[in-house]
Amino acid sequence: MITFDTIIRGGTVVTDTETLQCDVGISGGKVAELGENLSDAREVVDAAGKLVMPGGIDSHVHLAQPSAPGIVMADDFASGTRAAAFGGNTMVLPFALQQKGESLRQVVKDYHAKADGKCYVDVSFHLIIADATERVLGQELPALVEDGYTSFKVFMTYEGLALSDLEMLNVMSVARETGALVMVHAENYDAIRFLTDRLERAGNTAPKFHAASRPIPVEREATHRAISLAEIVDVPIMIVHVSNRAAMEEIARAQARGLKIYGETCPQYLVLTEKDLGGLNMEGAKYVCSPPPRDEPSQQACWEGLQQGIFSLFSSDHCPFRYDDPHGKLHPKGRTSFRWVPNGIPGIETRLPILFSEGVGKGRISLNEFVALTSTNHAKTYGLYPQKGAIAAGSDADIAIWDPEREVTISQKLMHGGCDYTPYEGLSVKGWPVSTILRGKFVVRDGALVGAPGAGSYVSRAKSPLAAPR
Ligand code: DUC
Ligand code: ZN
Ligand code: ZN
Repeated sequence: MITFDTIIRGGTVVTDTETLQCDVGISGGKVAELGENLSDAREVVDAAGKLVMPGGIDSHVHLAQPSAPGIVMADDFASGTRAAAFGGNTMVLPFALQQKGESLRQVVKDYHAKADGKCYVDVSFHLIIADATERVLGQELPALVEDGYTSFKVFMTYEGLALSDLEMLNVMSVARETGALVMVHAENYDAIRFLTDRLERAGNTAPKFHAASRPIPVEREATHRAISLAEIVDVPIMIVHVSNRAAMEEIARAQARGLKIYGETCPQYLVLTEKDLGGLNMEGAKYVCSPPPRDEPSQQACWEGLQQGIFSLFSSDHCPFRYDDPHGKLHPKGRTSFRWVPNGIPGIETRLPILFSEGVGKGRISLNEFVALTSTNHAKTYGLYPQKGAIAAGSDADIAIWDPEREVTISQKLMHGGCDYTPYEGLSVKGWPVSTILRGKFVVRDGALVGAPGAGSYVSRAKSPLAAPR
């Protein structure tokens, strides 16, 4: 009998805690053994000179999500998960977005229909709660948490999505009762409306004014309020896509007080700035996302947040809209004011190389921290560990093989998703994922797609060990 299906031989295995020179033996889609000189396999993969790391888990992405009328998201589950695989990811967590009046259970069914048979990597859904009715909070949500939908996002801004403080408290209370984890988009809705109206009245409608419509205090105030509401309910929360020092310090202060407040940041807050929104004509629309990219001191703050563990997650917040498209950034209404430019940028394929190159390559974080921030902590935060986020006996064999020396200039022509631009065009990085293995099977092999849509499965999740104990 053959011992292993596959051996990955001669690479440097990196986990969140260890860096080892060893082989990885895989059987039945699981890691079977780590050891030196493993032998007896159907296939041996030469990984000499390469890094062998847990596949990336991107726990904040938007795929096939409805937006405003006439706007279409650039990625469905096929194109988005294909791009994820090329970017070294083996799992993504998109949102199932409830719109006002919709049954949450129906929304989840609809998202399964969109994803089933289409995915190149594994997926699991967070919920977005837009309609915090008694029925949703009293019946649907608790039942869905028990069914493995153990995290949900709430918005403090956006028409049709923003919850009042009372609604936030009620949602948080359900999270406390059910042991679910709440993710918070922290921006002050009224302040954004006030500033947007004022900018428009003054004729300041170009994309660059998007940043001026939601300055740092808008995010800082909402972050503080979200933390206070969570403290009142006594429930852990995750503040997503933190962009600047003031918001980060709110989180750090709460953590220092012993509160279970967690933080996430994203590539756009490390390598983009508000200046990118100032491109000629409508070019700046390519960088319209919320919160907006800030300035160099904010970038530095986000690095410190990652280094000091204030942020435990580094996600893409992939939310792609095509640029040269009337259903995307150049929607006719978007040309009249930044207010109507769809918020969000692509990043599912570039998240890992950017953090590897700017973080590990420039000595800001260690290789083990890289693995923690991009894979292991996501699995631990969202009830997937140790099935995911690890290279250890018994874990799913979800592995990315990296060439740490490969130099790449990021360019749209290298991307594999549905968008028509990358906000990171021209950024040079060193280190690139060359192969991605999902449960023991190659999805991408030496830069070529070999996986099939449908090889990725839906993964039901346990409750987060970070959430309120149940
Ligand atoms: N929030 C997100 O999380 N993604 C894109 C847009 C937004 O506001
Ligand atoms: Zn958000
Ligand atoms: Zn998002």
